[in-house]
Amino acid sequence: MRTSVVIVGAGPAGLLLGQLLHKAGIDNIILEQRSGDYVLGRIRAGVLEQVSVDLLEEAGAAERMHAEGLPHDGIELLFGGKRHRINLHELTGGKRVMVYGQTEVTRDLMEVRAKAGLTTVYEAQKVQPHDFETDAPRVTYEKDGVQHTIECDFIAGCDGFHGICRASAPKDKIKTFEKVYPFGWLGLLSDTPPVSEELIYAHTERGFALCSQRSQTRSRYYLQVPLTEKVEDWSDERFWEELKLRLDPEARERLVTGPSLEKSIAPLRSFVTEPMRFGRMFLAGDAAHIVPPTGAKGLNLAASDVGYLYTGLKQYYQSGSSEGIDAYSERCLRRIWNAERFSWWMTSLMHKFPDMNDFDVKVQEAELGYIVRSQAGSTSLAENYVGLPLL
Ligand code: RFL
Ligand code: PHB
Repeated sequence: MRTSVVIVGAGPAGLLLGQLLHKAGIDNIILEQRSGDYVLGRIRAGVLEQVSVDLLEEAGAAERMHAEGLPHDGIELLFGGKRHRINLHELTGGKRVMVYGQTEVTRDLMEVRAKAGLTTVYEAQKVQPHDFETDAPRVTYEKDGVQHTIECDFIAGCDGFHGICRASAPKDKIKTFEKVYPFGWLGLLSDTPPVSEELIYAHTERGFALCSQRSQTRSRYYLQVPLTEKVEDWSDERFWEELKLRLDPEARERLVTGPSLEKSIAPLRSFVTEPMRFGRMFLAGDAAHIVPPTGAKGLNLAASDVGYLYTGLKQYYQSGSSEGIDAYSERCLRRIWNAERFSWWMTSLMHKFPDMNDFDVKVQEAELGYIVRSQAGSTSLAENYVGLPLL
């Protein structure tokens, strides 16, 4: 078998890349180790920057997002028991974010891919990239006990943090940067109306909480918890009681509780791989970097990597120039380090760290006060939150 680009991983990065390449007339095959249902069962990000919205449009997968997604013009910061609005729209000269779940993005991309009749091999086992430092790369995998080989021009490693592509890069050519945080987020999804029209990021003495949403009838809430916590020990009742303790009196009063549809704990990590290209293999999305979710950047970075990779590959196939693919790693990393900084900063500002003393808490509160009172402070948060322009 032969194709132009083998994409490893059918998460949002892999599916988006596949669709954009297809639109540009570049054939591709996606290999995914899990089933389609398993991929759709993972509840993750919920906030899209304009850059991601634009790429979904270009991929022809934006119809339902525009019909059902919720454009948001602001977010709320809760600290010292009070909420303060950050007017993203005004502070950024008219930008906003789109609240639309990663599950829905993935479903829409899967549907357009199926409609276009493109190949996605689900439940592909033992996927392995080979010879990507030569001009003749190939990828092998097993399906139903049968071994397959695909020859290709390029390999796109869109296989997430635990994927095989980064792990296959030569050890002497790869450098990684990492920071692990001493807590996680316990998330709960429920068919209840959101507590507030906009997202609430809460700094409290009991730890961080986030009130997010998927639609006008579906909410997503998160609580900062120690890494030692087990999801089995968190009944729905316990979750709702703890969330109430981290909200202001009005929100506490308005909160509608209900049975959970999903509940899970995600550890928080910052991680970057340099470079993101090894010969004819490129890494994109979580395969190359992780941000803590506080800045809502994970999915958006995956989309912008894909945007750069697609532009570079299109240029290569249409005009024979390798300028775009040669600049890929550097272009991505400039954007990634900005998002890493912002996500680390939001995480440091909003969470309760185990080694913090009273002084450290006062400094966090002073900084939060500065952000909401100062135009410069709130503009800095707003322009990073909606997404910095593509360079
Ligand atoms: P994904 O979504 O992890 O998809 C990678 C795909 O590759 C497959 N795969 C393989 N396929 C074949 N062979 C192999 N050897 C393979 N190894 C892995 C996997 O099964 C999977 O289908 O990466 P992608 O596409 O780069 O997308 C990135 C986003 O998913 C990610 O950045 C965000 O979801 C991060 N993230 C969150 N971001 C937010 O902005 N807000 C959140 O609330 C939020 N919550 C989360 C998250 C990430 C989590 N992870 C990765 C554990 C919660 C969790 C639990
Ligand atoms: C979510 O809705 O899952 C979400 C929203 C904003 C974040 C993180 C997660 O910062």
